Amino acid sequence: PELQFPAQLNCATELLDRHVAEGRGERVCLRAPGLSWSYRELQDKANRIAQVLVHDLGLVPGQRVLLRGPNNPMLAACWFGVIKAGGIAVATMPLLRAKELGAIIDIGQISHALCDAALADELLQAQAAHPMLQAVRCFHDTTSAGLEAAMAAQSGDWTNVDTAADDTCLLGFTSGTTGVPKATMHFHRDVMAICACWPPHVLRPTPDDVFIGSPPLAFTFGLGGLLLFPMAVGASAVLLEKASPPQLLQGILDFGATVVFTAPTSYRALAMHGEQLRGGTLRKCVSAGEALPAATRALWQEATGLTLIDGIGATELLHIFISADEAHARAGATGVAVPGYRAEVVDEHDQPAPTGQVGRLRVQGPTGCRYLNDKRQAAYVKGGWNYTGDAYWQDADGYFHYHARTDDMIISSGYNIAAPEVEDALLAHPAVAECAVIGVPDEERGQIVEAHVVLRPGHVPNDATRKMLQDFVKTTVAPYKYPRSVVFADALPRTQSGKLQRFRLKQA
Ligand code: 3UK
Repeated sequence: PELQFPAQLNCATELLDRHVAEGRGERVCLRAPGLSWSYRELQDKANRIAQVLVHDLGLVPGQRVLLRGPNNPMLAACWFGVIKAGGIAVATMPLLRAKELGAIIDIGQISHALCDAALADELLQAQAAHPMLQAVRCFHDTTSAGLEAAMAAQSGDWTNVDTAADDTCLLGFTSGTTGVPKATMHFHRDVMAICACWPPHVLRPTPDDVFIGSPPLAFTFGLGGLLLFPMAVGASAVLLEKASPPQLLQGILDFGATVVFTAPTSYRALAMHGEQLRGGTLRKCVSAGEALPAATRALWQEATGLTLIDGIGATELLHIFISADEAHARAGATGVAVPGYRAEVVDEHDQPAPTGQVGRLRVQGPTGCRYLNDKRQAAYVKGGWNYTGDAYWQDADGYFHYHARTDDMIISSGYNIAAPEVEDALLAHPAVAECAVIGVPDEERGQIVEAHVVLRPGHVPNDATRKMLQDFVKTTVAPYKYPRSVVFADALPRTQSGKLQRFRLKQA
């Protein structure tokens, strides 16, 4: 990939203004139910937002602007407005409460915020406790105090702030499943680098593609998949405020979507309606956020005839760094290093692990981790390598296979058992809709394997079902891995980015 960037670079110029300057301004850029904006319309809104930030709210380049809202075109316009004004965009998950927003204001030293009026309450509470946040403007607010009124008073003529390629343009917050969330800093050139690596080599989108998906724009999986990647090729994206499986399915059908980004759990639910997608507009289906079980890949293939594109990414690296296109998809493997990146599995002495041996995954590439004011930087980045929290192994062809999060290993009677391996085995049973496997303390064995299982309709949560599932696992993986305890549940705890929160089951 071409990864040489000029010293001065503003990613909004490249991703948005360039299309208008080159005569593609009337092409559709963003869609939502009842709404369609061309590239020129998005540019006009983003320019006015930049003007409001600078002229009305006194924003100075380098200041941090918190963004809060469900996925919708105005949230995207705000993201570009901040970047155009030379600010740093800090998009936040819509479900966060005042306390969590307060922590982000503190960690990110946030001075300004743009917020969907529907979600203003919690942010205003956070502001009351954190006066460092000087200015909040709400969009989708029809009053004279709203962002839209302030935008109408501006001209729309704006020249982007002449930022350096390595000026920070966004802070990504990690989901914090294991502790206090960390902020990661990414530069303008990082945004362009992710657009130059994975999409042209693995996804290969065209300007006629219609992107859709579920991850929030506050999650860099969603920011890339639903905003940056479609815009990098002049395609269009559908932004859905609510994208649970039924709404996502409806969105795909209504908008004729061709590329979908979502998590494995969502593919399992969508597969139940696979006949509505088979032979339709959808041609590319991307899975990330957590490991893709082989059973889920097979389920999707059978239900829709489409091959999932798996990819592992991380907030620290901004987007996907190991992946495989449809032609190279292998059951159980995530793929190979994305062009532009290098990846290795290393042992406890940081030496490359032999083929087939599980070790820690480390990666290197044009994007990499820079935590903001966080001591954990030293442990995460060593010798130019980013150390992930994932245990992986490589097969003889160099494909990387996911084993577990390093903290999701269960030790029972001296055996090392990876929770995802048992989940994978359970998911292959037709009675299982969703499952999560954890280790629970046991006097005799140290820990025992416990499965939390959501059954598919028509299956009864009783001892017979429990025994059937235990026996089934014993037939497909080493018998000592079978869940000695099976708990039936209606739903499993997940983050907004679709990740299973095994730690919450352990606490319960
Ligand atoms: C796990 C996967 C196996 C893995 C992300 C795509 O998930 C993203 O970022 P986060 O910072 O979490 C990173 C961690 O999530 N993971 C993600 N994808 C996979 N494990 N197979 C996968 N395909 O533990 C990783 O360390 O929330 C994903 C693009 C951008 C992202 N930020």
